[in-house]
Amino acid sequence: MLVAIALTLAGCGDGGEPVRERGTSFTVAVDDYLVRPQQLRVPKGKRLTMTVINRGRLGHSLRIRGASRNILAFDFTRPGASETRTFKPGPGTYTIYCVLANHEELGLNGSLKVG
Ligand SMILES: [Cu+2]
Repeated sequence: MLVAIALTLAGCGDGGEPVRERGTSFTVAVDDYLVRPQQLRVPKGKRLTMTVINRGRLGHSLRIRGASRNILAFDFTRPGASETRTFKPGPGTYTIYCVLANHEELGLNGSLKVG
């Protein structure tokens, strides 16, 4: 029981190692309530193709937020569904999060570093 709790805590907020994507197409998986990879780095100066796949039991609605505004919005993605968008972000660090209810504070958030 204690082991199970420790493992659960370790898994919470710890998205593992940052992932560096060298290609221009990448996929993030969302679940209730997390996003994997949680820290993702992608090339700058390119048009990127991002796919979101929902592995949770709830719908999620992903956004990518810069310093002052969202630069990309995915529609409501149903459980088991996926959605793809292309975008060309400037260099910088962005937040990936779910806009629904309090999903972001429950853990459905990550970082996207461009460059
Ligand atoms: Cu959500």
